Amino acid sequence: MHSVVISGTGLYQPPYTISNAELVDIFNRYVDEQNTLHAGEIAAGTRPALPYSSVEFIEKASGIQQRYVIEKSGLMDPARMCPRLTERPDDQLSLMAEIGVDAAQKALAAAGRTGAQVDAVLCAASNMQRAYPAMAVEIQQALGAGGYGFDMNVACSSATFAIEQAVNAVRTGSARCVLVVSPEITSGHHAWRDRDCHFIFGDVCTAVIVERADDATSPDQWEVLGTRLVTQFSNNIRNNFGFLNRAEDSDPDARDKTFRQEGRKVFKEVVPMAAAHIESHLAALEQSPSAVRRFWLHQANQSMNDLIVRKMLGTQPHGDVAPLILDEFANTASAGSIIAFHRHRADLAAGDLGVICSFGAGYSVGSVVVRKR
Ligand code: CO8
Repeated sequence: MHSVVISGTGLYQPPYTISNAELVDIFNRYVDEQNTLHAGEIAAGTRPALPYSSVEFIEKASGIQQRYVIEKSGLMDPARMCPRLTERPDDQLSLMAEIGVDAAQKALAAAGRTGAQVDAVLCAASNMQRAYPAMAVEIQQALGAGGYGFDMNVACSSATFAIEQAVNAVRTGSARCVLVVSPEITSGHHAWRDRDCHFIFGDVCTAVIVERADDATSPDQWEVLGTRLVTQFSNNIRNNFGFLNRAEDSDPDARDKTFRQEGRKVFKEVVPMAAAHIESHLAALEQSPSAVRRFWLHQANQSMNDLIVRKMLGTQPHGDVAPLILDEFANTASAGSIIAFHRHRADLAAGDLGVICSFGAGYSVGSVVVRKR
């Protein structure tokens, strides 16, 4: 068995931002249009009027201030409220692969590696742009990587679940250097017209290099002490979009064909699940939460992360123990904990212990315990 390190990370940040004020403005314009359109039914009491969204609610309930998106004009059009993208020919790099390659090149540079030195590519994200060929194989070719590639989806836990696959492959010798790439174009499958969740998501792509410790030359190495995954079925976060929709003659624009959730239930059920998961993972490694210098947690909700840390440490989270990036990026599905790790690790010293942990749809929880070398 080989020792394994994370030796580099990369981040693709989309060119456009949408502030909460812009988002609420466009949502409320949509509400006005709908309520005008259905004024008769609303007056007759046969249809409820749509309520406005509010910046104050979004910031208080979630901690989100803005989000990045890959295309803005379509989202800012109340008659559309969906990104406006152009279909690409088959011989052109697809959009998910393009942002995957961007993040991957940054991660490779940080690790001091070239694409040719990668021998496995895992594309791990909440949604794939097409059924096949795998996005990972397209990224593999664009980078000049060898070995194999495959796609995987565990919603918000896709990246941590992929890191476990990468770590196992390197530990057992079936690969030496694995790229985990998480292109999350959440704007393409988000319900921008649902007041309960229209503010939640943002686009991004992260990349992580996992390699054999003996091979690593990066000045920034994180030994992987262990990984642990758990799933438990829940319908509280669900998207019914899928390849059988056409055969079922279902409406492709129906509400259930984009993201939906019972946010409050998710909050209540996932907080104890994630805290217990991290605690038991650390205990199995003969460590405790108080020995952890930093938690890079999934970025869905500020209060959720505060509560998870409070449950584990018994005190209010202090200083920089669990840094947030959701104020700037919003929820970026599987990329959130990786962005936190990417942005907030430079100040840690050799020997410091950290935990990357994702949680979300499935339910799924994945943790990666690392120590700075
Ligand atoms: N503006 C103003 N008021 C609002 C708004 C709004 N936009 N939305 C709701 N309200 C109102 C409600 O009507 C309600 O009013 P009342 O009390 O009068 O009934 C009140 O505010 C409270 O509503 P909620 O109970 O819904 O609000 P919460 O305090 O629960 O906050 C959150 C909502 C922020 C969504 C919160 O529940 C939360 O963060 N929960 C955790 C969610 C979570 O972690 N989900 C994980 C999802 S991510 C994932 O798994 C990845 C999926 C794959 C990616 C998909 C990409 C598209």
